[in-house]
Amino acid sequence: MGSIVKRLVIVSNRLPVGIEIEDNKIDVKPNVGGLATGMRSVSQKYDSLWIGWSGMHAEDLSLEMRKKTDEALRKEKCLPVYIGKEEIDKYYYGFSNRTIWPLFHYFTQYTEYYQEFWETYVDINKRFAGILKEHLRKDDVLWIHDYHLLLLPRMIKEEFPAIPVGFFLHIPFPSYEVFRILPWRKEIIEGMLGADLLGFHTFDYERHFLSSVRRLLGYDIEFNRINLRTRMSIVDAFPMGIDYGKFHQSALEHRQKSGKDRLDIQKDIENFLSMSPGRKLILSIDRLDYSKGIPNRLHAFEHFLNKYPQYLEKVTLVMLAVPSRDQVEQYQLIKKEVDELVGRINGAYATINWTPVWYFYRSLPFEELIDLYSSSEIALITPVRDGMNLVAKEFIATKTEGRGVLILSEMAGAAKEMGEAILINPNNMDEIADAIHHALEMPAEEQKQRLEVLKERLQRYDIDKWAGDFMDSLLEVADQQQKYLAKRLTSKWEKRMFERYAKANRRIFFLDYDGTLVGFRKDPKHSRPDDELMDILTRLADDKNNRLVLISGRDRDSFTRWFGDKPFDLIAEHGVWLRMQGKDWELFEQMGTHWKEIIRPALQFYVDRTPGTFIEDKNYSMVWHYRKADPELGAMRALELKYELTSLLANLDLEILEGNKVIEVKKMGINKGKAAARILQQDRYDFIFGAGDDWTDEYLFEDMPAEAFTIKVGMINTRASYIVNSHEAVRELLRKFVS
Ligand code: ADQ
Repeated sequence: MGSIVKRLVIVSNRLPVGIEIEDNKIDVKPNVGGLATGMRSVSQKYDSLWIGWSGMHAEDLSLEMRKKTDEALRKEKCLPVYIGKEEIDKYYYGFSNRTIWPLFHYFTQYTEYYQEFWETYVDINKRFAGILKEHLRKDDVLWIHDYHLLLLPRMIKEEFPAIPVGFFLHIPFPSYEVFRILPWRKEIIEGMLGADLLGFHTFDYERHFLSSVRRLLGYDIEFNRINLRTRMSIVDAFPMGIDYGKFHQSALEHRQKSGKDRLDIQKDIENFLSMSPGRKLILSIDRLDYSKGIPNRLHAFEHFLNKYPQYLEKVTLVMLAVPSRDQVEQYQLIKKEVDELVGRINGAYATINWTPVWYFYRSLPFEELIDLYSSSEIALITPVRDGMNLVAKEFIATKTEGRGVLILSEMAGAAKEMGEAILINPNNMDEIADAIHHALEMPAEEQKQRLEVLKERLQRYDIDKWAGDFMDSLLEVADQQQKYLAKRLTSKWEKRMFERYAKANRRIFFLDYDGTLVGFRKDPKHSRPDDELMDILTRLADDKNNRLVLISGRDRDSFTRWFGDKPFDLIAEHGVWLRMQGKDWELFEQMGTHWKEIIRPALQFYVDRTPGTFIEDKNYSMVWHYRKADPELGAMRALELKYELTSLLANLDLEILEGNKVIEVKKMGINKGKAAARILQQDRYDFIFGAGDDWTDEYLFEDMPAEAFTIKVGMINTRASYIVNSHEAVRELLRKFVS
């Protein structure tokens, strides 16, 4: 795979390194945090460029210092985006962390909606786009990260349609009922859909996203593919892993350290553990964030001490909180709350030899982190909402001696893969207290068994596998996208078609109606042809060398009303009826209708249970329409109905046609292709044109001679020779024929 990717361009809000300036000297230091650590190993695999904010305010750097910074970062394969202080306040502390972060973590009460935050967010996304435009090369693969840059995929796709664009969201994507609260929800979704591949940590986030796409933009979705007409986006779950080898190896080395090499924190821990036999540490590590459920944890720990007093003086909660976003008010409040809680609990329970909660408010170097992980038998991780939570995985990776228990909130994405942990609801204090007790009492053999399964899974699906899977999928989607692009009607092909048209003297046009000549309406009765369309069609048919056939699944009535006096031939009900210009309707195929009374109750059952749907009763077919139904319910019921009909139709010689938001049942063997073939037999044509939009038109394309020009509206896999975006594009082509 590596050989296909010439260069991987990674974009995230922060670069994986930070800079420190002292006495005009620049020092580059790696950043901690899930994304930075995780993607660093990926960026080292490929020739790569990482674009992001350096963490400095633009105005704090003179032009000369900027040059030096650029230079220092270039050595790390990084390119900085310069952002000013006020912009950071609105884009980063504002829209990203006071709007998106709380909303996507279901903290609607903390979510703020300021137009100026939004506008700066748009501006900064544009700034990233501008830098990308300067630096992208045509063979690059682009991978954009996280909620700070939700608008960037579209900005890039519009300029560089051929560059594969991947996007990964590291935080949850909320349910539509929460997402819809956002005033800029459509812009956000459209921005994200610029990506060819959209990755989420869990299937739940994926399904929430798809639901929002369906409800807000109405695009067709087949499994995890969103059909955007001009292109598609694939959506998938890629649960992020950790650098398992690194954590595991470091933990093994930790065990070998001799007394004098031990770090201070480790000495404190050993001192505590040695004071009386059976002492144990419970560890928790997070950024100090209200989504991490830190107060819940403290309350639960206190409840545990009350409920199981035999553990007083035996168990200490070591709680490490990393300072984070302390310019945002909610983070200052949570800090105060935690400080007070720790103070109160320690005040109430501490003894001369024992402090119930050891609380550290700081970041730690990697070695000390490993010491903490390794020395703790229990990890207590209780977020009220967390995209994944890598700490849970890192803790397990350091358990080299077959002992250790993880207590994990079911609200963390990681819980989906870590069923062998003790899973808890972070709001249930009693359940957490019991979980702590359970963990402390868990027999060694059981701990070992659970750990083995967890470790094996984490080792297999580690960070490299995660990134590799994402990249493989991205390249595969990009490949498919190219195939579709190849079918786009180019000016070269158009020219060839018009030349053939000009030379021909017996021409025929097969045109589908709904979706091909007119757009879709909620009620099919309202899709009558407008004056412009009538004008184009009439002029096309008025040329004595042209024959125009409207070929549709519609019933005869509307067609007679709209086109009865026009110089067109009409085919209705997918080829059951034919009406030659100026004559009466005739049956193309003879068939009975007794089967309708068997099918009708089944369809009626679905109408009754699915508001907005209705039955259309044609002469020789029956249709269930669900365009007006709730998009998700409609799609689900359509699947159910299809399944139910399949068994019902077994002996009836009937078939199911699935059109655009319709399910139609009709006699087997009748289709647009057969009807068109019969018409083609009647005469010799030296120019044949066919246009359609859904898969009932695929029969038409299939039965056309090879030299025919066939056009499909939309981009679903097709037998047609070319693809156009919309019914307007078809009209545009027809207009060119007559001008
Ligand atoms: P975070 O909210 O930052 O990440 P998490 O997944 O737990 O949460 O990652 C934290 C990372 O920081 C871990 O790799 C950990 O080792 C490191 N770390 C924590 N405390 C530290 C300390 N004191 N010193 C040094 N390093 C420390 C966001 C989402 C998560 C998602 C990740 C990755 O909120 O849900 O799992 O991105 O997608």
